[in-house]
This record gives sequence, C-alpha cells and structure tokens, in this order.
Amino acid sequence: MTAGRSNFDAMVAKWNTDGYLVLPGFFDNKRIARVNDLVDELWDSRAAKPNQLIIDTFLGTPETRRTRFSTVPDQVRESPYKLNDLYLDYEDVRQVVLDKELAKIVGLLLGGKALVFNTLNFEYGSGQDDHVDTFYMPPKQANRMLASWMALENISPDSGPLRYYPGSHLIPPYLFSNGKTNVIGAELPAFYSYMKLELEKRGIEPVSFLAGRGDVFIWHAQLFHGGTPIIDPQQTRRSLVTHYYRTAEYRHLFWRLKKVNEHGYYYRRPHQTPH
Ligand SMILES: O=C(O)CCC(=O)C(=O)O
Repeated sequence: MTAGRSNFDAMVAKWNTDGYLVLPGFFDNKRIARVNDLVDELWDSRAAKPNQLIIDTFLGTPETRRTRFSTVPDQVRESPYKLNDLYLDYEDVRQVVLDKELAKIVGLLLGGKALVFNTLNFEYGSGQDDHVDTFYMPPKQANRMLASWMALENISPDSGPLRYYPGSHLIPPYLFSNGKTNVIGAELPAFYSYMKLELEKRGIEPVSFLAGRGDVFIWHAQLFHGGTPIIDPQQTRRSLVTHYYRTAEYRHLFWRLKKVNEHGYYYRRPHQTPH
C-alpha cells in the first residue's frame, strides 16, 4: 500500500476524530503466512529448542499464568493464550510490525519515529475486558503511544473479535487514586461507571472488527477497546498486537534502541518475568 500526502492528511484527520484507522488488506498472504508459520514452528520445537519466550496461558480464567513457553504442555494451545514479545527474537516479526509503510504511518500519527516495545500473538479471542492501553504502560507524553492489530486469518463473528468505541479516545483520561492512568483493580467499578456515562453523553456504541486476513487496525492508546466474548471456543482468531511509543522519548536509552528502517526502531529489553 502506498499513501500520498493527501492520503496522509485524510488519515490524520480521521485519526483525530475517531481514534483509529483501518488499513484493509495491508499485508499479503505471504507475509501473514510467515508469522503463522513461525508460531507453529515455535510450538512444535519449544521443548527441543528451548527459547526465552514467555506465554500468558488460560486467559480469562482463574488458572491464568505467565510462564516459560518452552515448558508448557500442548493442551495450553487449545485455549486462549498470549505469546509475548516475539519481536525481541524474530526478524520476521520485526519486518511485519515495522513494515516500512506501516512504520511510516505509525510515525506520522505519533509525530516522530515509531518504537516497538511489545508484541502479543493471540491464537484465540482475548476475551479481555474493555480497557485503555494507558492502564498498563502509559507513554511518557500524552498521545505518544498507539497499537496496531493485524488479522492473521479471516475473523469470524463467533471467535470473539476485537471491539472498540469510535471517538472514545477524546474522553478525558480517567485518573485512579494514584493520580495516574495506571489501573488500580479495586477502583475499576468507578472507572466503568465513568466510561458508561461518558460514552452515553457522546452517543458512542461499540463496533466489532470483523477483519479479513491481512487487515490492520491501528488504535490510539486512549481508545476504549477489548475482546468480545468467545461464542465458539473451537474458532481460532489469530492476531498480532503491537504497541508503539515515539522514539524521541527514549533517546536517553539509546543502547536499547535498534533500528529496523528509516521509520522505525524496536526496544531491546529482557523478556517478561514469569509469575
Ligand atoms: O485482541 C484483543 O482482543 C484485545 C487486545 C488488546 O486489547 C490489547 O492487547 O491491548
């Protein structure tokens, strides 16, 4: 996909109003297959060729755990999981999440070069409650963070598609009693009451993203979104989520910034810790 200057202007205008962009058919089958093949290969070889990867297992259940991927039994692959940070170790993933054209668009929306600081591979719906990404990893400067979501297959309505609330990024950020957007679990009921009221005031309704393989969705870190309930647990919903900061805020950690192309870098850090 190529975008001329006027396309970029239109994109930014839409972004400012809606807090998201859809890039239909952005990735061709070959590039998507490379990511899916990598995930399959990692599952098949994880015991024989142990790696550093960390997985969140049994998402949405009391058994959910963050653990070493190389040690999990096959059965873990049959229910929702999140395979963390493939971008740290696999060039094929970096080449997709910092594809030149994508990184250029991300950079344009962030007002500087893109910096990937995490990736999450899902094989089923996340079932994640609606939230804003600044719950977990707020940027150093407001509006300098966003996420991309790539459909690694055609998404069926029963598989628990991503859902989002257009324009909700304009709702003033909710501050928890720590004075920040970082979530405090016990205060979530107050957060959801606030969001309900603000969404009603603005007449915002949720939209499910019924993506086709290769589509990319980009959302603002303050866009309210989550995973819809999974209706058919047999249906896969392969997707790749990436969070980006703006590189400018991380220049002081220059030894951790690795260039992928003129539009984007990735943040070299240790893998997550199991717990
Ligand atoms: O893919 C999904 O269902 C939700 C992912 C998400 O909300 C996130 O990673 O922030």
